[in-house]
Amino acid sequence: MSKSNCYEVNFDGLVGLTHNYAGLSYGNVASSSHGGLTSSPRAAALQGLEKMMALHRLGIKQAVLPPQERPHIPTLKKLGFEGSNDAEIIKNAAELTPHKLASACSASSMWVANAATISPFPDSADGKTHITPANLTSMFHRSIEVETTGRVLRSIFAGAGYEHHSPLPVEPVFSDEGAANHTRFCNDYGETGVELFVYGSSKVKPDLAPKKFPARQTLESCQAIASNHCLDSSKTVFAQQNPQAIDAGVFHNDVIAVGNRNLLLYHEQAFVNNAEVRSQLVTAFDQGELIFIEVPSAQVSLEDAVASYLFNSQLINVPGTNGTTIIVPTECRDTEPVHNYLKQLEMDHDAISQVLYFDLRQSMNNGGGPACLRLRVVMSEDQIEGCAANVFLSDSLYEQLKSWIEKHYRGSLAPEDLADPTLLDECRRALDELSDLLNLGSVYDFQLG
Ligand code: SUG
Repeated sequence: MSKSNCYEVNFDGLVGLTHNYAGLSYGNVASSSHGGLTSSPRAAALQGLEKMMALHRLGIKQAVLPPQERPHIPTLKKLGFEGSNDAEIIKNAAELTPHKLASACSASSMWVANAATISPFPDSADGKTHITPANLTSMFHRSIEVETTGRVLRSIFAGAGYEHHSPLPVEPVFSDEGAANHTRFCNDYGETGVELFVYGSSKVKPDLAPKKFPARQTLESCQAIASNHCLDSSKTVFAQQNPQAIDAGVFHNDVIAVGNRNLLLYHEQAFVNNAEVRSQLVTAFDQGELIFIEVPSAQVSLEDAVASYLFNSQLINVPGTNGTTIIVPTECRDTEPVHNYLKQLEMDHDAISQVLYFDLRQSMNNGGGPACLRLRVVMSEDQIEGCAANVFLSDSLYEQLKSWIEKHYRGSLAPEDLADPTLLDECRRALDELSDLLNLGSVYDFQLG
């Protein structure tokens, strides 16, 4: 396979029709504090689509991943809810245990940074792109995503150049939340990269686990993925997250660090040992200088980092410009110390050329910023051209998706609306249309019969 002309494609998750605030994610401060509020699925989906389109207009390769079928009737059936039809099953679940219905309704698949870990072909010994869907075992509502995610990824990344692995075993020791804890360093995307896997807990150092909130990624899962993906051990680094950060609401590494190419932006309290992480990365990286920007706690506290999602940003190289552009949520402008820090960074640091702010409030209220909404996949020009799915954003696909959202999505969704059985029909109708538009084939349970 040719290694020239490789791009990092941002696949963004389209927000689903049941986007709602159910307070399902313990340890995710935004999710807990917005539980029970009324959401706007339409506004959420449009906010996400506008971010995608803005990146497309900047010349970044941008693609979409579809939302999932919700409420998920197979899950409700597995949990023992019965009925002669789907509407009755939903009614029974709503009456008996609304929180279980809320789990089966969650639109959480939009945060595709948790969909899978992907090692592109330049990194693996067999020259294939390796894909492991995350098992998402630490949150029940997220574990529902896994099977459909696997089908969607197989549909889009099809052919001999891709190796699709099964999710890791459903065991706490293999808890895996995908690319949110995985960063790749390289000079050019087509060169062999260094892959950094960040974990929150491990069997070997149990005393370093967080005390309050769950660690959602384990060392054991990172090691299994690196091995299955045939990575070169001299170009693979494992690092432990600072447990105090997890206890402050940093439930994934992408809430406290972000990297792209030869740049790592991270907080002073990101890792158990920042100096060791830097030194391991420098040893593994043989393509020139790595640039580290460590944000001091004195300038941005952990609390402000979590509230603003400064590190849940996207670092992109806009064609025709020098330096890196940072895509951040508007909460970074609203959080004064973070705004001050970003202004200083933009002015003083050669590596950073501009900061762009995006309104993603609907997703942010559930703990999902710009980086959570995207899954990065390095693809060659041949792979992009060979992709049969119609997922790469263009002016016309943008217009089609916008009309599709405006036609199908509700303007508001209150917690009690989840019990409305017509929501399921609305969702299935919309997804049937979408899977046709994106040329995905049958990927949903209701399509498979
Ligand atoms: O898994 N929130 C998601 C947010 C995921 C963010 N992803 C990354 N950081 N990469 C989660 O905690 C909240 C759903 C609710 O409460 O209704 C939720 O699932």
